[in-house]
Order: sequence, then structure tokens, then C-alpha cells
Amino acid sequence: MLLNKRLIEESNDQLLSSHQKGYHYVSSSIDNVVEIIQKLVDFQVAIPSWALGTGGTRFGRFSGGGEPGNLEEKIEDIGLLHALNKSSGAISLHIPWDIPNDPEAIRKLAAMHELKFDAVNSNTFQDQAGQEHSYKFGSLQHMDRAVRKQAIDHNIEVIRQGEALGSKALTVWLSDGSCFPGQLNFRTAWQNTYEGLQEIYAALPQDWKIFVEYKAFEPNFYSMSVGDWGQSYLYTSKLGSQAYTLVDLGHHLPNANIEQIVSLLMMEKKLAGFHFNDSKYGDDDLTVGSINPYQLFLIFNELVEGMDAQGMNHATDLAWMIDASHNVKDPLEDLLQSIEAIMIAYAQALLVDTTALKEAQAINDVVRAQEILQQAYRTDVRHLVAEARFKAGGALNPLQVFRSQGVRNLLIKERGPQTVATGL
Ligand code: PSV
Ligand code: MN
Repeated sequence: MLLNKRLIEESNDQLLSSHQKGYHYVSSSIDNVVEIIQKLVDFQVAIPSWALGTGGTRFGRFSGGGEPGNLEEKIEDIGLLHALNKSSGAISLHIPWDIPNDPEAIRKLAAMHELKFDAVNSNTFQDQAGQEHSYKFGSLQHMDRAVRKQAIDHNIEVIRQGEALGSKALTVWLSDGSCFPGQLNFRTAWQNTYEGLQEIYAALPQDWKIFVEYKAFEPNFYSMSVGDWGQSYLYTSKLGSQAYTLVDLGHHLPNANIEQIVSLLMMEKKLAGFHFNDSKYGDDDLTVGSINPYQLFLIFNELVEGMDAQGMNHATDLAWMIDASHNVKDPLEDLLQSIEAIMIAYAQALLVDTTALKEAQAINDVVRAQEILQQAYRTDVRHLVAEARFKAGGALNPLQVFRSQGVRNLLIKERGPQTVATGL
């Protein structure tokens, strides 16, 4: 369904005067507010095609009504989000969950919703119907060359599908690893994986990148063949300049200092970008900013500082994507909340007085350094984020429009009460 622009305008008319008061209050103490608003307008976060249905756990899945039943409907859902917040202007496909059978038509539909195609994701962590070899004991790491070849061929096929859509990157996440000591020879697994990645790398078009995503555990619980940023970095640095390390916030052991990882990867020009989510324990896939918004802010603080130090474009030089989906919320509402949390953390990071912070660091003024960071973090930037949305033609309050217009009920009427989206 397409959201009538008039409805967004009507909602904005009602909220405008109170928004303007709040915006005036926060912006009056910010010197470069025009520049900040423009950065917020430019910043876009890709939505994965698998986040539009209710996620599940291995214990169960409780599908909601009106879930998108095919790629076209998924694009429409992201179009809805983007119409509301003007910050979700890209889609990331997982193949074969979402195969673009008619790439030209899919491209047109996406363009109609002002969406671009972000990285394409391969899938060698599940067996598909009719597949010749099983990935039960891994894919690129596998002892059998035939299995490895099947996984390599799949990745190359995903690159070709992505090319047809205008994507510029392949994300490889491998569930490969082992569950028990002795199951694998670590060096053989590493070497096989590396050789597979080399073959995939060789198939990349010149203007493409490959992102190697790491994960500490799950589904393997003794070792993972790309288990942390060091292992990913080892692969990507050996592969070459088109290879980068992708950080998924939920893929670390508890209390890992993700902001430090980000800073060092950027220093080495090896940071691909992000899969945003939040977690309390592991890969919980919770709404971004729902558990630890301060960590998210600290990550964005490193990103902004690091990107500025290298003259990078915040909006385009790294890949930004959400990777979260769970059982209890309406997926579209969840995504609106996640995007809002990302924009808030980014806006707060833009407020950090970096000159003062450097001065404090130079004289070991630890107290002042903390004050500077927390001054930015404790600023209520919600009106800055809303102003950027408003300027871009979106809703001052996307969630309120979504609810007051009964969007979910309209989707249920259109698609039925018992739909199940493809994906996890
Ligand atoms: C794995 O947990 C992961 O984060 C990878 O990005 C996958 O592609 C995605 O989730 C969806 O399963
Ligand atoms: Mn991920």
C-alpha cells in the first residue's frame, strides 16, 4: 500500500507548533545546527528484507497479520517506512529468501518508493530444497571440496543477482565452525574458508566490495570460523582492498568494547559498516537502542570522529543496516523505533565538542572528558531528528501516523490475517 502524503501533512500540521518550540529550544545552543540537520537528512539506513515479518526463536514463531508474502510486498513495506521517516531509503536482500525473478520490475518498484539496493546477503547456513550438498558441517570450511564449491557458486550467483539490481556489495556471514573440541582442525578450516573467499573475491566486479561478518557463537558453540573481528580482519586484509569487516552489534561476547573495535577497523580502513540491533546477552536481535543506548552513542562518537579524521562522507562511505527481528512487536513499528534510535545516537555524536575532548585527553583530564561526552549524550535531540525528517518530507512523529492511520489493519485487510513472510 502507498501512504497518502496528505495524511502525513495533516499529522505534521497538528504537531508543528509544539515541535517548533522544542526545536527552537535545542537548536538555540547549537552553532552548526543547519549543517547537523543536513547530515541527518542525508543519513539513510538500509532495511533487510528479512526484518519485515515477525521473527522467531528456535522455540516458536508467532506471525503477525498482514506480513509481506513476497519481495514486492516487502519493498512496499520499506516504502511505507521511508515515506514516514525519510531515513530508510535502501533495502538489503537475503538470497535465496528473496530472489528477484524479474530484476527490472523490482528495480522499478524500488525506485517508485525511492529505495536503493544495499548489500546483498548470501546464505550458506541453511539447506535449501533440492540442494545437492548439505551445509550441516559448514560451507566454505567444509572438508569436501564439492560442498565448498557449491557455497562458492552460490555466493557468485548472489553477486550476479545483486548486479542486476544495482547493489554494490556482498555480505558473507558464515555459520561455519564446530560444536565440539576435536571436530575441526582450526587451520584447515581457516585455509578452506580463506580459499573460498578468495574465489568469491575474484568474482567481484571492480566497483564492488565484499563484507565479511563475524559472530562469536551460534549456531556453533565451540568455535566459529569467523568468530571475531580479528579473524574477519585476517581474512579481509589478506583478500585485498575490496574486502571489509562488517560489525553486527549482537555478534560479540558480553561487554565487548565495540566502539574500540570500530575505531581500530576504521583506522585500518577496513570497516565495512554495521548491522544495528541491541542485546542483553548475545545475538538477541532486539530493537536498536532499547537496552544500551549509551553504547550506541559511544559507537557513533567513534564513527563520527574517525570518519571526520579521514574526510569520509558519513552517509555514503560506510554501509548502515538494521539486522533485528523478534517475536513480540509489530515489525514495522519496531523498525521505526530502531531508525529513530540510530538517528538520535548519530545526532548526539554530532554534538560532541571534539576540540575540547582532544584538549581534555591531552592533559589527562578524565573528568572533563567524561563531562564532554555526557553533555552530548544527555542532550535531548529528538526535535533535531524530527526537524530533519520534516525537512525531508517525512512525518514529525512516524509512529503516531502509523498507529493513527491504522496502517497494520489496512495491511491485514489487503494481505490477510495469517501471512508469513519469507526469511527466518
Ligand atoms: C547472523 O546472525 C546474521 O546477523 C547475519 O547477518 C545473517 O545474514 C542475518 O543474521 C540473518 O540471519
Ligand atoms: Mn547480521
